[in-house]
Amino acid sequence: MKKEKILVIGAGGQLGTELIQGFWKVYGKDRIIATDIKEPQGILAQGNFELLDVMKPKQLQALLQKNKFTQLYHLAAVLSASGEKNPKSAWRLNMESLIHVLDEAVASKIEKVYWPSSIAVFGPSTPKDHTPQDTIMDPVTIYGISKQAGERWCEWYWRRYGLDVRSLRYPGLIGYKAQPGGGTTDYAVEIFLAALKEKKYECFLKRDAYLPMMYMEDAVKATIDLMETPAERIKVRSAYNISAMSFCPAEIAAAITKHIPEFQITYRPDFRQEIADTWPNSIDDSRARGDWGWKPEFDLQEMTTDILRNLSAF
Ligand code: AKB
Repeated sequence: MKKEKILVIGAGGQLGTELIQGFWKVYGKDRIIATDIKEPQGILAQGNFELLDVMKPKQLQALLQKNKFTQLYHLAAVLSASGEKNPKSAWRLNMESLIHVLDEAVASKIEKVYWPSSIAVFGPSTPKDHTPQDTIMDPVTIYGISKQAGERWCEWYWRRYGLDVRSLRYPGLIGYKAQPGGGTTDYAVEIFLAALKEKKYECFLKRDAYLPMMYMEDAVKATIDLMETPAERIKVRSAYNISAMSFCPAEIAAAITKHIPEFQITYRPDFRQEIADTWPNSIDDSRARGDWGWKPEFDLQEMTTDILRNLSAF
């Protein structure tokens, strides 16, 4: 495998924490520099780390001048629920940082850039079941609007400058190594810790709020597989639909009850239910499967068993 040198921006979040560990295994620890606006917590402190505020282009320029990176991952973002509380600052962070990063990537001749999109690009008029790759997109959250606009910017940089930018529309991501922050799908992460610690969980979505979801192991694999695919096979330059499973709170609670019979779930839907109502139930990811061989490994039962086994071992 070619020797990569990878810069990860916003590595301290839920996705970054897991991706970094995936990169260490595939590329080697010394090939990765993780950055975040906050000091590293836990596992991130075990590898190369630099403080970086992505809203300050000079800081990014200095890092790019000091190192010859081949790949750049830009993960810093405000998610759907938090974005509704501070819409203008969410827009600034999500959009302006992307444009700085794309500009600097062109100027520094970075070979490949990764930027995550989300199912939040879809909205109430989008077909809800097996949502196609190309369809109506009328996102209602600032996060979703920024992801949709971001997809257009990524494709534009590819057309205008030939910048090799790649992206995935992640469903709700579920892992046990790091907590998410400010998303609508966060309940599916919180529920595991609550089930182990308190044997009960109060869910902020309705019992039948069906959403597309994915285990982190699959999300990390999808991301690295996409980035390792030869450029000529990448046919979608906005962001690929990917999917693994779909479930509602009552179904994940039932899966947990198989391991923890006394577990109880109650429901108190809040504003996040309105966001969930606008997102798809399930996703058609046939383009990702056909173009670069995407195939998930974990379903709801396998994921639940794996998470509870790992969390119980701590
Ligand atoms: C969120 O809930 O905001 C995110 C997402 C689906 O992009 N997890």
